[in-house]
Amino acid sequence: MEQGRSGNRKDTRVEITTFDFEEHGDERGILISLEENKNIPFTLRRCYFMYNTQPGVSRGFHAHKTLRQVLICVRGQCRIILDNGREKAEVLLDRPNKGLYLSSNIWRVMTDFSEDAVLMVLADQLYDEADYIRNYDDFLAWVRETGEEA
Ligand code: T46
Repeated sequence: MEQGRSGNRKDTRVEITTFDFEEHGDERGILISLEENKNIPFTLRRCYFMYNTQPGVSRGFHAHKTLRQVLICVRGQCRIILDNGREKAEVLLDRPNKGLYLSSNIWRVMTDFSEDAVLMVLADQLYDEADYIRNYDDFLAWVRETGEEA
């Protein structure tokens, strides 16, 4: 915590929002359904996923200006490091019924992928390179300008 400009105590911690998706299980196994504006908190415009991530590789190292996403490791596990420009936090995604909400103004690193990891991402916008902030100093400047540390 630190003193905000208004004199109020300002919480600098990274806000973590995770979801436990409902599992529809029976003797055949388990099914999870993801629906926009229901258990996913936005309208879905895009889904992508990454797999075959090589040992020791970390991905990400960027933030977004406006994109909102939900990350789900549907197989295996990986760790997500979130950085709001002031504080860092880590979330382990290690089960397919767990989702992590990722707001735009977070510098993110995906790391510690297990060999079998499949990381699926649901996004509220189509792919747009102009929405990326790929330089950490630019990210810090963006956070200062917008006052949008999460
Ligand atoms: C994010 C994290 C969690 C596309 O052509 N379309 C797409 O929808 C995406 C996501 C990527 N690409 C291309 C762009 C690059 O040539 O695929 C290549 C790899 O993308 P990038 O290096 O940005 O991937 P990551 O794993 O570092 O980051 C991705 C997302 O790009 C990003 O939005 O938040 O996953």
